[in-house]
Amino acid sequence: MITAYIALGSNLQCPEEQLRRAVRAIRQLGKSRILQVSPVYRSAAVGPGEQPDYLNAVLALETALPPRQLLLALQGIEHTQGRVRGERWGPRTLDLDILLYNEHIINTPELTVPHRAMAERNFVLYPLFDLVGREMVLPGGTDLDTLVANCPGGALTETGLDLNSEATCSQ
Ligand code: A4P
Ligand code: MG
Repeated sequence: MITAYIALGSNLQCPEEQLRRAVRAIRQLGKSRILQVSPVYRSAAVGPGEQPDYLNAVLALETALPPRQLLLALQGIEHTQGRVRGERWGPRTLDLDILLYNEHIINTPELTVPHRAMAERNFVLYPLFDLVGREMVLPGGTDLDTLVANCPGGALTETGLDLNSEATCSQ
């Protein structure tokens, strides 16, 4: 069995509900089981133009799906939740990225693991850190503590939201 870490992000159409729906959908994936879901963080959007804030979280998934199948399954969930692929880093209802797939290093045209931008993104590193702690060593040998210490900081707020309960927003 593999432990994969999946980053969830949303900044459109009630992000809180988007993340909850995504967790429910991932729970339904075959050959997979959610082990843990991180706290939810709010941050300003990295990307072009004026965009709403993002909500971000990370979950740990035990899975027997090969990486490509996992990516396709996650893209299917993005699609179901109305993701339209527009400009790079543009606003989105749901983004699901594979951060880690055990200690594997994957470089194919469609998949780069560890995720190429994770080291620069505190909204990815902090929720991952919440799940695995500072001792985790990433493929390539860097420990998460060092990545967190060197990560450029944008303001990040822990929301206190619980993705296992019902959403209350009406955005
Ligand atoms: N792809 C390659 N590696 C992976 C991977 N490890 N996981 C490919 C998932 N997909 C991977 O992704 C483009 C292609 O990347 C996919 O077809 C897949 O084959 P996409 O989701 O279609 O496009 P994108 O997300 O717009 O591009 P990109 O460069 O992946 O964007 P990011 O890096 O995901 O950034 N600001 C805040 N505060 N919070 C956010 O969550 N997210 C983004 C998106 C920008 N700004 C943000 C946030
Ligand atoms: Mg993406």
